[in-house]
Amino acid sequence: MSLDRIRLASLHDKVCSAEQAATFVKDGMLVGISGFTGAGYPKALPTAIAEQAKAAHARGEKFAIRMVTGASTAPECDGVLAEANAIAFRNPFQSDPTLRNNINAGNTAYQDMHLSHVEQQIRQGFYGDMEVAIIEATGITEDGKIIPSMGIGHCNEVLKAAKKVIIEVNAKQNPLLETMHDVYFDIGTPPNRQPIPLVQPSDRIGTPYLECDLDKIVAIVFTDSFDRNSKFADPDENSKRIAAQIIDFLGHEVKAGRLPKNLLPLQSGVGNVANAVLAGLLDAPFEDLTGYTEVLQDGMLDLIIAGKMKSASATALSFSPDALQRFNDNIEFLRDKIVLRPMEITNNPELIRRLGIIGMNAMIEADIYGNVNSTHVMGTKMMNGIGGSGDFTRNAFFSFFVTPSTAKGGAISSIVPMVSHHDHTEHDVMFVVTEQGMADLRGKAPRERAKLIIENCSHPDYRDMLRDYYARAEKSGGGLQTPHLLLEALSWHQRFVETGDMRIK
Ligand code: 0RQ
Repeated sequence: MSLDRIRLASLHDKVCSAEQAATFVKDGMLVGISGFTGAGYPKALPTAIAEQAKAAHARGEKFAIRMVTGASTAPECDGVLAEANAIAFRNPFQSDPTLRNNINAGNTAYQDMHLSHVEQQIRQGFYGDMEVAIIEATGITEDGKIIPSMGIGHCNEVLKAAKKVIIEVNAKQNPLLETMHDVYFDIGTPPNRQPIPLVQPSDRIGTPYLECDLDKIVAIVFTDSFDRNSKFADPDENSKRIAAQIIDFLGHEVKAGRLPKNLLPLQSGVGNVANAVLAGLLDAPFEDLTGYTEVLQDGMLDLIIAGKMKSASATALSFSPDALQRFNDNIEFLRDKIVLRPMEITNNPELIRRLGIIGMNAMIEADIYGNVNSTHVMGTKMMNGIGGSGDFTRNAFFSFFVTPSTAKGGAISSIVPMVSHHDHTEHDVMFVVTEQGMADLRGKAPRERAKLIIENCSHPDYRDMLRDYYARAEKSGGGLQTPHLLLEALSWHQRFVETGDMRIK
């Protein structure tokens, strides 16, 4: 790559190979790494660090870093480091299969946390001194400001916190990304914190660039590869049915006067159902939609290109290869419609509550009272993490949780007597939606909720089992606020662990 993307000439002598840059990273260091849901992560340094780790292990030495990202990264980042057993500690969110195995085997300590808390905990020093930040950038300006790439996440905070900074300048990131970002630097510290001056998702309240003390930049590495860009599967029947119900329901809420005609800013979690809802909105009778979400994916991009959504705010752009092409083809049109912000702003509870977000997130399971488990399979094994789902759900105007009613070919019911791990409580969850139907939990007491969730959302293979559990819990003589048979409640999960099928008694 030419040096054009580093417009400040005095930084040119920092350019080096990934292998040279990786030598700044040593065993035990706390390393802040850019990346959010497969976007904007470093493409070369992780492999070079993994090679160092493997060489150290071969010599019988320890080598593992403590790693703080924005959210999940990709096989070239989390994957290679996990393969090399080079991650001792990780937060705040991941979705890599090898890293997941390391976490569940107890080899990597994992702090699964609300994304809105990450930057505050870095500032407060809970992880110790941050030795190195590794940040992917689109380029560097004449005055040494960093042009972020496809995501911001926690970059502004790690650039402040780290003693040394390594920048990967990626030639594959479109130079026209410059000025799409809006970095609001200082949310202040209580008791002197001021309101964040953002009243519309499209507002720009900061500057387009990331900043750091130039003396901290110890290395700049050129890369030339796309983000993870995994292809989305076409929505399956279940996703389409879930999406259709949500879209119908939103229309109903407009008629009832509880939502404006153009709805409220949409937040959508990642995955198949989320994309199916957004794809469904392309043909739905809503115009001038807005988005306020953490990850902007194919569905939202297509709504903007189609003129159905007028603006969207996110912290990262995570597209399939086709959608990336559409993004790059339309980037001039999109530049003033998409704003990328630090995750402390996109996931800020105060803003989410004030803007009145419609939050839609996927889950692993819900119980008959509306408590939700988003993270732990059978209560013990980490899947990905809570990510931003808690930030949005707890503070949203409407909070939807979606899932197919069964998993693993029908051997698991996603509606259970009691969730095996709590991420979102009955107090935060307003709507549970499966392909079977929807439970609107607003204004309902626990026993009313149980009937709705069992009748509307559970799979017919499990409905009688759930009815039976609930009826016996009600008759048991225990408390009638939230009837349970405690020892039996989690036996469904135990049965799956023992027999591989929740239906087998
Ligand atoms: O596992 O692939 O091994 O079969 O969970 O399930 O149905 O493919 O759904 O990809 O949407 O993931 C909650 C994990 C859903 C995700 C979760 C198994 C199932 C499969 C995936 P296999 P699906 P999805 C914004 C919001 C938390 C973070 C979040 C998630 C795998 O949405 O991580 O919301 N959410 N962030 O077989 C056992 C069950 C199961 C089950 C599904 N009841 N029991 N296994 N699975 N249900 C983004 C960010 O925060 C960055």
